[in-house]
Amino acid sequence: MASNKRANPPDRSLQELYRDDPERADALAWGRRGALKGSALATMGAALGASIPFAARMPAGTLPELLARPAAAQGTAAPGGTSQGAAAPGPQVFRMPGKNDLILLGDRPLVAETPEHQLDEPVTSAKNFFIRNNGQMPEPVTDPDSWTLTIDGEVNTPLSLKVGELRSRFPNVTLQLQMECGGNGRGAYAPQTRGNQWGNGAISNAEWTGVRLRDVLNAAGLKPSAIYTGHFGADPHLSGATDRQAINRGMRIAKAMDEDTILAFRMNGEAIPHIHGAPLRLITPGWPGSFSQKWLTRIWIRNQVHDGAGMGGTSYRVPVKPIVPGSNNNGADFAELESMPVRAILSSHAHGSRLPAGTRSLDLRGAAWAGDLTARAVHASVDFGATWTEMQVAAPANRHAWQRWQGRIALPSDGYFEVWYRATDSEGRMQPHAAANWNPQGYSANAINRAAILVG
Ligand SMILES: Nc1nc2c(c(=O)[nH]1)N[C@H]1C(S)=C(S)[C@@H](COP(=O)(O)O)O[C@H]1N2
Ligand SMILES: [Mo]
Repeated sequence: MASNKRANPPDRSLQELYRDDPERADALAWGRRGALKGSALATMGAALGASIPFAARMPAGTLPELLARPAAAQGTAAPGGTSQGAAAPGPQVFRMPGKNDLILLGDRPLVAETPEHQLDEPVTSAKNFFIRNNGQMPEPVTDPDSWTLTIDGEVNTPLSLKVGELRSRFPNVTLQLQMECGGNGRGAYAPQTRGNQWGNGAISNAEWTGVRLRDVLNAAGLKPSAIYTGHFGADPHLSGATDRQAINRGMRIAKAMDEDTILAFRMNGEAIPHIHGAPLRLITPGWPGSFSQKWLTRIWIRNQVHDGAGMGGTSYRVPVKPIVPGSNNNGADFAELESMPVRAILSSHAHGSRLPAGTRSLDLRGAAWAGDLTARAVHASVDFGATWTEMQVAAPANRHAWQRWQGRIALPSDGYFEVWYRATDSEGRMQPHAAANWNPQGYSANAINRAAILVG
């Protein structure tokens, strides 16, 4: 975050102090016994431009979310209100034809996140779909139907199938499927890890049309030795080296044979946009997005755990037993990150929204999902987690689709509030208050998210 460039501020702002030395700022603001000092409360209020009605309920050491995370720039107004520019600069905007404004996380390779409030559609449109490339983009093709997929390795009959043949030879299915980057939420890890510092917006729930991978694997005939897949795409490696894959991951056969794992050739009833893997991509819902190979050319059936680019070590793997945050580890005792953990987004209000004075309730909406499981409940709080209100959670459109949630929550007065929202999965696991199970590449961070709302 860039520093505040206003000329000679009289004191270092609390925000700057939190950035430079959070522990000292906490100690100054909160004192030894965790009671918020009166002067610190006034400083926080001044920095936020509003009083904090629920200040007495702030857990010791809470830095207001609007100070911790600057709101997006003007022009990305949320349905629930206009966006409020905080003092510090917000995220960098990424623009391209066919896309709403996204948040640029990297340009080589191109990585862009969807602002959470733009995920307010039940089915994610192409214009709001996040982008995660690991390499360069391949050239678009003129005849998508003649794109060829090879299935080889531990099969009785290796296959070479054009997209047109896939479509005509196997039953077509259309499903809403959640596809989330394994690094979604990474920005919440402390200490910071390697990789794109995703917020909460590396998630999509488009309607995909394709054929089941299992039908194609059955046509090839799996040998008893077949235990894993390996996926190849046409995107050149970032270095341009032709003998290297940009990303080359694989999954255990059980997931490849799941009826929701599909070879997709259409998205939302149209051709897949080039950037999202046209003309053929895997969709492996509920598991890290890296299993959903774009520009798919080959699936190599393996008799061992696949060992391509992005496999092994600390890649898409998480500690079985927690490790010391910030420590080095070669990942030898880690396990593959497969089903993603439970998470919720809030799509009705942008972080930093300002609502008219006198607003006394919030109509909240969002989505929740839990990898291969479902979300059993979503709760929201506007008093720093002291009390929680249960939201209504809809059933998924089909297995592996996200679930929309909504509910109303009352506000006592004008002022600065934070909406805290958290989901619980069908096995009773709830999002943690802070990103748990720290790992060197920052996967699976599903901490409770917070959105600041200013009333008046
Ligand atoms: N060929 C190819 N497939 C890929 C990738 C890639 O870089 N190349 N990135 C993966 C990762 S890490 C994610 S999160 C998803 C992102 O898909 P999207 O760009 O359509 O959102 O694609 C996956 N499939
Ligand atoms: Mo990803």
